[in-house]
Amino acid sequence: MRDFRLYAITGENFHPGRGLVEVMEQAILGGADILQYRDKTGGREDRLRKAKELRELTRKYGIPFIVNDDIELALEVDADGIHLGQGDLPLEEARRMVGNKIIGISTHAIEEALLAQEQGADYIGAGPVYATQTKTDAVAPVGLDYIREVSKRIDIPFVAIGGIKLGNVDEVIEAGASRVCAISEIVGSEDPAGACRAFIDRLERKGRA
Ligand code: 3NM
Repeated sequence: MRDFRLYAITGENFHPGRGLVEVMEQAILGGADILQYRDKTGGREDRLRKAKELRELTRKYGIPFIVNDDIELALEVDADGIHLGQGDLPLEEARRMVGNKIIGISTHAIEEALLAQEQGADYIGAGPVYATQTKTDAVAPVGLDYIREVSKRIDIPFVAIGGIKLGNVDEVIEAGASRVCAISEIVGSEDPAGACRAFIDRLERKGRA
C-alpha cells in the first residue's frame, strides 16, 4: 500500500453543528493522507450516504479511504480498504472477501501484531498509547513501550493511536512511530486543518532530526 503519515478517523460526536465532509476535508487540506470512516451509531441508510460522500471526497484528493468494521459497506462504496479490531472477522476470512484491498488490524500486544503481520495485514494500529475517551471499549493504555517494541519487531507499516495529542506526539515519534492517528485532537479541533498541519510539522521535524 502507499505509505502515509497522518491517519484521520471520523468522530462526529466531536463536531456537533459542523458537517462530516466539511470537517474531514479540512483535515485532508491540513495534511491527513489516509481517512477512515468509523461510526458505531448510524442506521444503514445513514451510514451508506456518509460512506459514499467520504468516498467521493477521498477520490477528489487521491487519498486512501478505509471503512471501519463493516466489510459489506466497504465493498458497496468501493473503499480502498477495511479496518478490523481484534473481535471482528478473522483476517483470513476478511482477505477472501476483499481481495487485494487494504486490511488494517488494531493491535494492543506484540503477539497480536506478529499474528496480524503473519496473516497478511497491510498495516496495524498500535495502541491505545494513552488513555482515550473516544473508544469506549478500549483496553488499558499500552504506553510508549509498545510503540518501541512494535518499531523494533514489526516490518509492516504501523500507526500509533489512542490519546495522541499535539502535546504528547513528540514522545510517540521519539519512541519510533513515523505514522500517527488521532480522532479527538483533529476532528474536535476548532481548526482541523491547523491541527493536521501541526502534526505533520512534528512528524517532519522528527524525521529530519
Ligand atoms: N482505536 P483519540 S484507540 C479508534 O487502541 C481507536 O485500537 C484505538 O481516539 C486502539 O485520538 C482509538 O480521540 C480512539 O484518542 C482514538
